[in-house]
Parts: sequence; structure tokens; C-alpha cells
Amino acid sequence: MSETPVPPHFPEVLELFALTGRFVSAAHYGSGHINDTFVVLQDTGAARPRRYIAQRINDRIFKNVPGLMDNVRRVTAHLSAKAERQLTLIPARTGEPCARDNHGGWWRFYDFVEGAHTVDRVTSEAEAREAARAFGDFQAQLADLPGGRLHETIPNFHHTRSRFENFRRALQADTAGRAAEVKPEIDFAFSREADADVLLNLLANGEVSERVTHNDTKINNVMLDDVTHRAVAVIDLDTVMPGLPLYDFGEMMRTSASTALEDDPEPAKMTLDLRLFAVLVEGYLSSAVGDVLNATERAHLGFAGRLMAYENGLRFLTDYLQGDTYYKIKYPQHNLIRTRTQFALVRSIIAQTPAMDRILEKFRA
Ligand code: ADP
Ligand code: GN1
Ligand code: MG
Repeated sequence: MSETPVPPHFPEVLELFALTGRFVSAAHYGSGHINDTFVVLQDTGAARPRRYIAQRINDRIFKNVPGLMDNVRRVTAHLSAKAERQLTLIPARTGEPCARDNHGGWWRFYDFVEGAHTVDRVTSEAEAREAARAFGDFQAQLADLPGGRLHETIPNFHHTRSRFENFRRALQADTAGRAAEVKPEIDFAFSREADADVLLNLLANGEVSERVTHNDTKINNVMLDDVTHRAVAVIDLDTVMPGLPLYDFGEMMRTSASTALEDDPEPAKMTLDLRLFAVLVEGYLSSAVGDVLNATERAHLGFAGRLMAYENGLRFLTDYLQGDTYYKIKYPQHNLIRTRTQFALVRSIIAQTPAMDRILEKFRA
């Protein structure tokens, strides 16, 4: 599977929303693994067309789309009073934050965040610092979100123990008949099993606490200004829900302090870049979230990256064993390649733990 085609019934979808201007074109957009994302151009008489982002929400993965959209509506409304720029939902004609087409697809529209872009890999220290600051501020801005607990859009999303048990079940079932060909990856997954419980135990003992977190702080989920390269908006709000700040830092570290794309076919190229790790720590702790992290959280920042690389590796391996039903893939072994490259990152982080700890020493609470 490569780019998702614009569905033939897209004109009907457009009718569900009150967009400005006359339709010009729609095309696949971005490199997310979950939703179908399209850029829509509308002629408004201005020199350049107005752009929107249209997304068909993946309801195989997000089982409660109205609940998810309720989260997105609450979060964007709360941020609109605090953040300079952010995602802006275009409500459906019904007034709801999303609409369902006659084929059962759930759609939402956002204003296109103009003058900014995303990257799939960090290209400078400044970018890494900005991403860390933006995700840290984002979390701090949500600390006083009114209206009670957000919906858990994917239950146990970062519950690494339950991710491990899913992997074990997929291995036992071996529905795609692939277990025999991935023995080294399976062995590695079992060898690191103990890591799955570390943060969960700290949570159970009250040493770290739950907050409203983003939970998918990949570098391509933050928009960077085209000119200044400053982070201008955090996007992909589908998994904003109760979580640990360490999950956010870990996901950031996995994608922003690593030396290769998550699906680089050459695992040897995937290592932790210590310099970028130090920049991320400094950027994150200098954001508004720096004031709320306790000593245990600070001490586990490096471990969090190792855990998120492991957890993503487990998830890619599980999907490979189950016959590629979760993530979008571009070729048959894509999930296996992703697994190998994530596990290479885990190994590199383990090897550099003493050096990471020396960096973290400087930031003790
Ligand atoms: P997924 O859940 O599939 O990752 P995202 O919401 O992250 O979907 O969107 C995929 C990509 O589309 C993003 O990485 C970004 O490049 C682009 N994108 C999403 N929303 C906007 C927006 N409002 N303005 C501009 N680009 C956007
Ligand atoms: C997915 O949606 P996207 O592409 O930003 C996934 C993340 C994984 C990531 C791996 C809802 O993120 O959890 O870490 O792929 N999102 C969901 O690249 O499962
Ligand atoms: Mg995304």
C-alpha cells in the first residue's frame, strides 16, 4: 500500500462541511501511519487557494470516534485561549466536530496550518529543542483542562505490560505463519521483558503520577515554522488522554534523538545521538513542564526513550505476526524492518546509559 487515493465519493464528504470557497483539488498528504489524511484546496478568489486538512479517522483503531472527537474539541477549545497557534476544527454542518459519510467513514476537517511544515527526522539541534519545548508546553497548558477525565481513545495505549501480552498472544496464534522467520526479534523481545513493568511499578507506588499527556510525540506531530523553524503547533491529538509525561519524553527521544528513520532498512544506522538527547532534556525541562517533574521522573528520562523504542518495536512485531492489520505499510516486510530498527535503537540506548546518566545528573531536581 502506498498513498491513499481520494475516495470517489469525496464530493459528498465536502457537502458535510461548510468550507470557504469553491473546490479545486484534494490529494493524499503527510506520512502518518493511522488516519487517511488529505489536503483540500478551495478557491476563494484570493491569489492562493485556501487549504484545509481532511481526515478520515481510522475507526478500526479508534473504536469510539464521537468520544475521541469530544476530546479533540475540548483540547482545542482549551488551547485556543493559551497557545499562539494550534489546530482549529472546522465543524460539520450539523455543528458536530466530525461527520459520517454514507459509506460509514468518519471525517473531520482542520484549517491547514500555513507557513509551517513537519519533518520525519530531526535535521538540527534547534529543531529538537523546539519540539521538546513545544510538547512540554503543550502538556503544561493542559494541566487545568476543565470537564473531567478525557476518554481513553485507545485503552492501555502505553501500558507496556499489556503490549507485551498482546505480543505473546500474537506469537502463540501465529495467524500469518511468520513466527519461524523472526526468531531473533522474538528472542530480543523476551530478553527485555522486565523493562515493561518499570514505569507501571513506579506509578503503582505513587512515585510518578498520571497527567493529561499527548502520547504520540513523534517529531512529525509538531509543526515547525518554515522561516524561523520555531515549533508553532502540536498536532495529531487523537491520543491526548491520561498518561505519563515520561511517555511523551520517551516518544520524542525515540524519534528526535535517533540517527535514522524508524523504518531505515539498515538497523546499524539506528543509534541514539547523545548530543540530541542532551538538547531534548534541556528543551523539555526548560519548558513549563520542567517545573512539575519530580526527581524520579527526571531520573527516568533516558529510560523512557528506551521503553518507547522497545514498546514500538513490540507493537510493530505484533502487527507483523498478525499479518499487518494495524499500521499502514508500504511493502510486505515493512513492519519487520521497523521492528529491527527499533530494537537496534534499544540496544544503542542501553549501551549509552552511563553517558545518558551523566547528562541527567546535571538536571537533577
Ligand atoms: P496520523 O494520525 O495518521 O499520523 P496526523 O494527524 O499526524 O495523522 O496527520 C498526518 C500529517 O498531516 C502530519 O504529520 C502533518 O504533516 C499533516 N497535517 C495534519 N494536520 C495538519 C494541519 N492542520 N495543517 C497542516 N498539516 C497537517
Ligand atoms: C502511529 O499516527 P502516527 O503515525 O503519528 C501510532 C504511534 C506509534 C507510531 C509509530 C494511534 O503514530 O503510537 O508510535 O505510529 N499512533 C497510534 O511510528 O497508534
Ligand atoms: Mg501523526
